[in-house]
Amino acid sequence: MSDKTILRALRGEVLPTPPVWMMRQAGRYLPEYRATRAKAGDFLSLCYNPELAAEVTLQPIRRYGFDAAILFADILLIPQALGQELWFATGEGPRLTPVAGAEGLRAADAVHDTLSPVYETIRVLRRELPPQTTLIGFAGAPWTVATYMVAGRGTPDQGPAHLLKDTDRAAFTGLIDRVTQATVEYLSAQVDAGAEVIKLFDSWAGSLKGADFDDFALTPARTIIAELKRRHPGIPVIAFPREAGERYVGFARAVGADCLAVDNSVSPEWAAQLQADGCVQGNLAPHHLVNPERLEEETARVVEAFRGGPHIFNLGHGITPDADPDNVARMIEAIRRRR
Ligand code: 1CP
Repeated sequence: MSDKTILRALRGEVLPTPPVWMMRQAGRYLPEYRATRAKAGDFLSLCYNPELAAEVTLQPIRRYGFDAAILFADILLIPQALGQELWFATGEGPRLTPVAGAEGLRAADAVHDTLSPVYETIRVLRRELPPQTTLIGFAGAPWTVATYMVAGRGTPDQGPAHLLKDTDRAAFTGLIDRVTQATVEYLSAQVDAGAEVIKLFDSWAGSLKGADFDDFALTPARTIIAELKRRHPGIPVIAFPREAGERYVGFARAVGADCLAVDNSVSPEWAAQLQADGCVQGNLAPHHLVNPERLEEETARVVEAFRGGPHIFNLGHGITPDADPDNVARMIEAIRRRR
């Protein structure tokens, strides 16, 4: 069995110092990321260039020595691989030509035609990462991906997907099913290429209530994880149903995940109860890396709160472009100082 710290925490081991990585650790707060993106031309060219995507994945590992690297790609590559048009308007985020169901989309197993450069990035990374660093592959969860496919962009509440779900349940379910199957194919190929852990990002899970949460957050995650583990026995999975609140309770067990990632809308003291089901990842608020007045104190608070169970230190959401890179070093020092 591997002694990589992230894999040990995912197996349920309680370590004296929690392993650490950050969502969006390869990103715009790093000058070296901005330079490589400029060299690639634009964001999507960077995602589909294995040498440069591997380079930006490695940058935060070199700078900080994180315990995990996360593949550089985006959750919206799946809609593109299903045939939807995708582009990134500079400074404005993603744009897609909206869809209202699965009609016109390619078959799930056709996604490899578009996504094979991503698998190559993983193979490059497995050669180049330090031996103690774990490589995390990922995809968006079907609900979150579908919200962008239906709206054609990020919106304050992803209202268009809610409207389609409520007015044409059959069409919306067809879309969720297609994305679910495509995600299985994509993640399975990531594991074949060398991803050691898989994370499912359901950034908009918190907007689903009651039975909708069961149908569109819980059930698709369970389907994906079951099929992934059938094809790749023992592959560890981190689930992130962001802002699920009370629905975090029992989620990891219900979907078969090895680890539950929690956002910072819940306190670490409350979230520590979730360690009864296994490893928990989180949950420092990203703004402490912008305004560091309480950075050390809040970092210590997260470490202390989760000390009694398996824990991977992370932020509650992605680091923001206005964060100061020096504050990341201070955060890591504060974690490792506490052993
Ligand atoms: O360089 C740039 O201008 C692009 C900024 C950027 C980056 C660095 C985008 C556009 N995507 C990414 C990379 C990315 N996205 C990673 C790579 C690895 C890492 O974390 O370092 C990952 C895991 C994602 C995941 C992702 N993309 C999510 C889920 C997590 C989350 O943040 O909630 C979502 C919702 C997206 C969509 C997306 N891609 C990019 C943006 C700006 C957005 C959000 C759009 C919106 O809601 O308006």
